[in-house]
Amino acid sequence: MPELTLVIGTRNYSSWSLRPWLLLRHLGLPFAERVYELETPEFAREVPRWSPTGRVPVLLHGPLRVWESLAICEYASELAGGRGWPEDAAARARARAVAAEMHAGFQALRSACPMNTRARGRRVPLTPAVLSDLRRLDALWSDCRRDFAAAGPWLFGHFSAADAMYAPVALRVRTYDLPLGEVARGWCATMLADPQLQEWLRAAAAETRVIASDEAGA
Ligand SMILES: N[C@@H](CCC(=O)N[C@@H](CS)C(=O)NCC(=O)O)C(=O)O
Repeated sequence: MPELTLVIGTRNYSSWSLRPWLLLRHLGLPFAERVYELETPEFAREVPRWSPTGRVPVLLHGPLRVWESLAICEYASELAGGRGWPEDAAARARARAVAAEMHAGFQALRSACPMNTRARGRRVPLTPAVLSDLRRLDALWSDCRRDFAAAGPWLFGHFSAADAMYAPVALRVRTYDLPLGEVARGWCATMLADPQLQEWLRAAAAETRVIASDEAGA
């Protein structure tokens, strides 16, 4: 039995759950999953048993409970000998800044374009705030790819927690056909083709729950 358990929400909508799940998979750390449907009485009753915020994801490791997606990524990386971050100290600091920027920011994009992995062809109004978030994303992904292209296809060459943190954004780009430059679109294509992400998407496609408040766009 795996000693790690990741408690997650409905895969189609739970963007915060996807992030550490993807990193754990890429690190090859075995873990069990416990899935609770978002916005159900069962979620409200059960998740606070594991998570002090009553939110997912939360990682269970023996008596330890790690809530907050970014903290789970950090812990998973430590369990994997630091492989969740770039080896070079300067690149690692930059990757952490990039990951923290996602964790704390992009509110306009996140609220206008909820992650909805099954949906395609949705259109939402691209307000000035959403466009500003998209410009920042475009610059961030393009700068990383420019500087680390020689080391591999991910933001810092090798897959890292920074990629995991932005995986849900690649899915939003696909669902809402968001405008980005060619280099940024290239990173999205790499992410969308990732076999581990594909595994998540297959499981999400098999879910039946529809959350009306997360069904944005015409
Ligand atoms: N800052 C948290 C955000 C967690 C979060 O908002 N999770 C959502 C699902 S994606 C949730 O649990 N929503 C249920 C609720 O708020 O009741 C993290 O990074 O883990």
